[in-house]
Amino acid sequence: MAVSIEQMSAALCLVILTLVLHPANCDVATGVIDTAGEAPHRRFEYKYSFKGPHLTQSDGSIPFWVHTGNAIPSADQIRITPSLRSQKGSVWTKNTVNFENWEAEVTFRVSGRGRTGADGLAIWFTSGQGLEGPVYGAADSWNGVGIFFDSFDNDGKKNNPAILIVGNNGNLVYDHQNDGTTQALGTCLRDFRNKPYPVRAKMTYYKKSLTVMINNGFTPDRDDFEFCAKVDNMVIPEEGFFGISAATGGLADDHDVLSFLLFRLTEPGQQQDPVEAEIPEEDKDKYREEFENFQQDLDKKKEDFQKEHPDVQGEPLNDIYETVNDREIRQVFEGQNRIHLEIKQLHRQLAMILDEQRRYVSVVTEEIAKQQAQTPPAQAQAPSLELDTVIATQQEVLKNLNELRDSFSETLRQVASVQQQGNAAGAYDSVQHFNDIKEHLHVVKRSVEHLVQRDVGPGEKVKCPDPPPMPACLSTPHFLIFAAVQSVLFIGYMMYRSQQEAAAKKFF
Ligand SMILES: [Ca+2]
Ligand SMILES: [Ca+2]
Repeated sequence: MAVSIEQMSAALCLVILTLVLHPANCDVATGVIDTAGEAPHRRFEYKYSFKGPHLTQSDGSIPFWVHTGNAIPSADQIRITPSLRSQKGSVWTKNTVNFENWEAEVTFRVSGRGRTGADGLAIWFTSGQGLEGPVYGAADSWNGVGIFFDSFDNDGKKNNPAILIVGNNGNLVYDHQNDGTTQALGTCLRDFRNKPYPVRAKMTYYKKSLTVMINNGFTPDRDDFEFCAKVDNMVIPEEGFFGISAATGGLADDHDVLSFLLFRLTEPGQQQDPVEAEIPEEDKDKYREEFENFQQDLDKKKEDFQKEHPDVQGEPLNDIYETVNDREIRQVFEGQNRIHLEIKQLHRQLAMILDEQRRYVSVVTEEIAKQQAQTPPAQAQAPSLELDTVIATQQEVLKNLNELRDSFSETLRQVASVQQQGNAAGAYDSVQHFNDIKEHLHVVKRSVEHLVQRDVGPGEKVKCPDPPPMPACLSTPHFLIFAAVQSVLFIGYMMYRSQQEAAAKKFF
């Protein structure tokens, strides 16, 4: 009894889903256009569809579908075969479909760690409900049509993975060794394995033409379909079961189907389905409200479950491992990210350098402008004369400084020789050396005085243009005085030391 209530609630949920997600008379792109340029009406058929996130009931069965073989249904997908060797599985509608025109949209993933996989996946519309067999897990000699997603290249022509449409009236035996190439009514080459997003196949049977459109799973865009193949004048049974099957061989892929959605197509202008008219507007509102309550209840239960079982993760085991393709894409992505960061850093540094340069240029420009503004017009005629005087003074200062440096060097040399000869030379020699040093110091003193006089001489004072702002520095007279004081101290120390040494010698 409990099961039947659940089934009822699932059915109710699907009815409401039909109303909410697929309102009546909506003209959704079907991939086929009527001769008059109008798209057919499309109506969702929940009794021939499945879709997550609550795909299974509590007993593990799928509402309105049966599964056989190694198929494993779960809440959000049906694993038709796991990636183990020699597996076969399938799912089939419980009831037959007798629509004249229809559209089936299948979302699936075929994933494996190998560069090639096997065997493939098949979507069926057949008069008999599928038995296990050699054709992608389903029976051979079927009556109807199979759309095959053939992963493995049995004939070695390097034309797999491929998609084929194969029709059969019950007499044909599938040529597996040649990948059914001679039997295919339509075919296209598409690699549907290991894609970042699920692959979508849209099969439209409308006015005796079967069109297959493929969304390759490269983007999350659900409507990004490309044409694969079309078969005109296709004869299929008037009534049949939809099914999905898959098989693995020596190589093995996971074949996961996330959803199967069936739509009934009606030609524009034809009488609408009576079911639509049967549901009054107020009932629709009531169902919608019930659906919303149901959804909220489910979300709450989900949250409660997560709280009670924090260690249980909803992710399938498959997501823990990374496929080769995923890894390559990730590595490329990471590499590009790194390059992007490096470029950004370089750009920042360049901007800083440019800023600094700009600041220098502005300071220099300001200084030049200031100098030009400060120069009185009366003196403007003789700036070169003043400049010459300044340069001459500067050169003289430089010359004197050089002399000073030479004198210092000489003094240092003499001090060094005094140190070397220290013990051997007599007291007289030492005195002589000190006299020489004294003389040199006099020379230094004279030079300094001369420089100071030149600097402060009232008659020679030249008005210089203001130099650009410089860091605070020791002025020349201060430096000279400091140097002289240091020299005197040093010489005094040397004299004191040699006296001490001489005194020490007397004791030995
Ligand atoms: Ca094959
Ligand atoms: Ca082949």
